[in-house]
Amino acid sequence: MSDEPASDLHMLASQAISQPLVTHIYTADPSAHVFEGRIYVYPSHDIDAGVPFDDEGSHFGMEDYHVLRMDSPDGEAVDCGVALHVKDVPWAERQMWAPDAACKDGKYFLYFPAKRADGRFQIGVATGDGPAGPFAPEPEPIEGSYSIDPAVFSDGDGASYLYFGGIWGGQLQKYRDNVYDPAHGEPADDAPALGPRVARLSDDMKRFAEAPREIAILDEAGQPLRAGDHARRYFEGPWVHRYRGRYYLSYSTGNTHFICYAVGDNPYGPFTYQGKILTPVVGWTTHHSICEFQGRWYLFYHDALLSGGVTHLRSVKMTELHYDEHGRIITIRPYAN
Ligand code: FUB
Repeated sequence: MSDEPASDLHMLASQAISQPLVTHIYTADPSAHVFEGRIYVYPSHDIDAGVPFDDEGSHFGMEDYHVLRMDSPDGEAVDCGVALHVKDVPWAERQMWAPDAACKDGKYFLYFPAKRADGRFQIGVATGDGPAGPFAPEPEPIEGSYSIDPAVFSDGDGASYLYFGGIWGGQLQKYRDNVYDPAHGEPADDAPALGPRVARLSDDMKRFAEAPREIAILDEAGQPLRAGDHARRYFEGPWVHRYRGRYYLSYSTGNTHFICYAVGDNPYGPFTYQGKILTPVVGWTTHHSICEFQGRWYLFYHDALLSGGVTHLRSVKMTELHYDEHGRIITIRPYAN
């Protein structure tokens, strides 16, 4: 949900604010990487699938992925076409939500969540010869995967990690210790909040090399953030990057609509909460990635300004991101002049 009243949407659209990377299709949930010297953005491809709104997010009825390519941050974003369609994924029935990609040994890997016919989300992987695909999916989802919003972080030592998980429509609250139980819900307000999950990937990038672990996000006193701390607790959309040797875990707080971050000393955490990266955008969801290109850092995010605030018709944008001298990220207010 936006902190801007709907009547101000037209005014916002005419201000000197970041513009969508593309306008011929709706795009969301951007995962950006530099591959082969160019920026590649892996977004969701938003459509109006005609599915009624519900609390499960069924109206996010996406069917395929397009990859966007940019030669430079201020260059044109080129739509490289359909990279993967749900009809080509044997195990998936619907709702191709936020994807990410990775590269290893000249091969490219697209990670994507989708719902099976029984309504459970899992995460799949598809392989391509180039960063824009097309990608050929594995016949089964990644064993042991669940929930949504996969994000890959490849560390300097050659290890890659898959982060994932989102509560509410993303179903993470139904899992404890990697076991599904539909009777589970969110923890009580004074209990530790649910954390995103992480698993190191196998050498071939197609499997988990270990059971997923739950990540702890701590407050300034070293205590886990509480489930009732909605302005800071993890909701969905994990992203990990490294800056000056430290690991930055950033994520959406969902129903309070912030992108926040926490910092740790290794890919598994724990991570200590630091602050906000992005204040609320137009539209209910907020989802981002952070990417370095030629020594400068960029935030990729989305909002629903172009569609007049339709929550499932979003557009990917980017803006430069800055750190202070202590490595703290300066909060971005997307509509401030
Ligand atoms: O795009 C569908 C879902 O909305 C994503 O998986 C979430 O992160 C939210 O952006």
